[in-house]
Amino acid sequence: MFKQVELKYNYSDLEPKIDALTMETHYSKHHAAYTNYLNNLVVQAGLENKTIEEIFSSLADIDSNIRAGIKNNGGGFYNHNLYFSTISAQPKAISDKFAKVIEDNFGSLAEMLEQLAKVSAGQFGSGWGWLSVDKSGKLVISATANQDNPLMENKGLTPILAVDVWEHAYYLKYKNLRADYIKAYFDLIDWEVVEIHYNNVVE
Ligand code: MN3
Repeated sequence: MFKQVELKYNYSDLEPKIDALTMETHYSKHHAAYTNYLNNLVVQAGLENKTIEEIFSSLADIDSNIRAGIKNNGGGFYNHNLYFSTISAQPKAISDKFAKVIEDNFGSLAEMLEQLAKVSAGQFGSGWGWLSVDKSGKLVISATANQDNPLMENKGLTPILAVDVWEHAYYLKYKNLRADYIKAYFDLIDWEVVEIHYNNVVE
């Protein structure tokens, strides 16, 4: 059974950056629904013993009648677990060590965030912006449509930071101003958690 990550904050704790109703609907309705559908579909497909990473890397092997359902709801489950776990009401600042990793890849943290904001804001329709890492420690910025993610591309990239640009993530407060939401979201990133995700892949 796949489980939603437990939140380290209350729905209202991220205000005014992200409003409480958006957080509650996002987590308790959208994310919960993806997770429930996924759990039903993996039983149908006989994939109960697989990790979500194993499922993403072998989507082509899944019966075509339920493959899209597993991909969309599996992405919805996994992507939101990353999204909700890397933000905090009291976000930790970036460590010197991880700042150096970002600088080695992008020149500066500000430059990395600018690139991430640009691809996230520019994703046409619903989707995600990503900061991913390969086993050598190389960081890559990308965007995907719908609930797709870099793991599904089988390019050796693991996401460590996820920017949800579906309208359900921001529309109540930000309406059409996606770029403003992305900027506010960046202020909530807990860099200690992002660094842990990075270390899980590289070390
Ligand atoms: Mn979402």
